[in-house]
Amino acid sequence: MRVVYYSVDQDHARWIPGLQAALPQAEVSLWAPGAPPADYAVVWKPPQQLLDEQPGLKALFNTGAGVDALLQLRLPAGLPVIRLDDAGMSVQMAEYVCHAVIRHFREFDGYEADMAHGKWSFRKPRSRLDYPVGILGLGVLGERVARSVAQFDFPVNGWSRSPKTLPGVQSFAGADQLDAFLAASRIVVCLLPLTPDTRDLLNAQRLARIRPGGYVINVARGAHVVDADLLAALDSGHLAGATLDVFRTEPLPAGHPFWQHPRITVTPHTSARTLRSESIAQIAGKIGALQRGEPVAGKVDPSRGY
Ligand code: NDP
Ligand code: OXD
Repeated sequence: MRVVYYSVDQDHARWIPGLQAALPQAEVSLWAPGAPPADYAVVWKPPQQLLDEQPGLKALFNTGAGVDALLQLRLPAGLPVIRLDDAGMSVQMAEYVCHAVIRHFREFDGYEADMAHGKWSFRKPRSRLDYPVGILGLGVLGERVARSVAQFDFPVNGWSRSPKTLPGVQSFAGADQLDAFLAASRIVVCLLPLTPDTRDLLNAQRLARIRPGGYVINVARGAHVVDADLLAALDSGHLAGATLDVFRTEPLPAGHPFWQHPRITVTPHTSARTLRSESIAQIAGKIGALQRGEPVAGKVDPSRGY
């Protein structure tokens, strides 16, 4: 069995020995143009050439949860695409989002500003009931985040394509219930996959539906949010702030207004990193399962886009 690895991040020096150790029966190598035919490819943002030159793949493994970049390519019809299914990302996402929610709710940003001036000044306690948290996307990551936020006794809403039953989470489903979901939420967290249906979802009209004094946390993809509309909603006072981990162009270009905005927190696409050893163990386990003809989790449906 032959496995090829390619990542645009060029981090093969550790991935290839890791995959080789986890798949001792396989020959694992770095993909380069003209590489011999492989059975499986493990990739992050590969070039089209890899797919064109490897028509015999049995499956394509994505070393991330989001497959939006991969689905831009021409994939051989019927080629199974398998994404990371948690692999240590959901706990990171829960940490990041709980931190952002609590930092805003408890006004730590205000205390940081006060500290710079040596100012000792209490803020009035806020009621959690006034800060319902809405999670767009209740999949592998969104569900973990919803459960984690609910543990702090915030009211939690979730929006997905299909209705869900999760303790402490009010489920809203489908395009028809999006407005009701937004109207019921003050802190809105985006954990959707980027698809034609979800691109530009947080535009002026939708941002206006969030409760006044709202807060946006985007940890999915930059193109879910219309940048100019977010800035306008902040500047009008409708939104109180935003924490953004993902951007239309990454790295976020120097001079982008998000860098300087006093009520925006920027992090460099780091809310949930791919963890190499967890991911290699998951992918190797799935290659073994596929070789035995068993089903695997995390199979992408290209017609849905996730
Ligand atoms: P999943 O596929 O497990 O979950 C996707 C969720 O979105 C599901 O609940 C799905 O609904 C819902 N959804 C999809 N399309 C729609 C729609 N049109 N309307 C309503 N709901 C919709 O994905 P993950 O939770 O694993 O990951 C989510 C995204 O997070 C990834 O696609 C990636 O872009 C991003 N990500 C970002 C990272 C970062 O570091 N910033 C790290 C990892 C991931 P249903 O359940 O009904 O199918
Ligand atoms: C992912 C990401 O999709 O890191 O896994 O953004």
